[in-house]
Amino acid sequence: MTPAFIGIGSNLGDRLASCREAVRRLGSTPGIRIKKISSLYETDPVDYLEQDRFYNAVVAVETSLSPDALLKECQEIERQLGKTILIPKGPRTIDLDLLFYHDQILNAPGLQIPHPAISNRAFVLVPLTEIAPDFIHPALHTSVAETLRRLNVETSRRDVSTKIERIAAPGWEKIPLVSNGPS
Ligand code: PH2
Ligand code: MG
Ligand code: MG
Repeated sequence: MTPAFIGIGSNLGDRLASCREAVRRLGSTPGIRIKKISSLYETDPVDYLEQDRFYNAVVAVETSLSPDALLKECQEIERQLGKTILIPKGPRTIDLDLLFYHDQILNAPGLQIPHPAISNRAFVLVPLTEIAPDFIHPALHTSVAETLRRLNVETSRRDVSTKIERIAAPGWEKIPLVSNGPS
């Protein structure tokens, strides 16, 4: 079993329901076991600014799947939950991003691990720090908590602040952590 981290985002439709259903489906996929779920955060959009605020979270999993197979399962769940993107980096009902796959570094055209944007995205680093502060970024060789601290320093120098708030989401933490299928 290999530890991996998956980022979750939604800013279209029922954001809480989409995030929760994505975690539930991940956890009932054979070969994926959910280990930890971060709090849910409401975050200002980055990159493409003319869109609604996101719900973001990160889950830690253990998987017997290869990186490619894990990516395919994420994409299948995105498809099932009705992901359609009209604008790159624009509004989406659900987004599942493979952030880390243990300490592996992969640079295939369809799959880059670690996810290339982790170090400048507080909406990933804040929930990640909550569940895995000591995990070492295999390319940067800094812990997740340290990566977030550096981003905060940089961001305050640039005087850019994007709001990230932990939100009370009743039942969010009650997603069953057990997998249904064999793993
Ligand atoms: N995802 C994007 C682009 N911008 N902004 C926030 N706050 N959260 C996201 O998940 C997000 C984003 C493209 O995947
Ligand atoms: Mg994304
Ligand atoms: Mg994505």
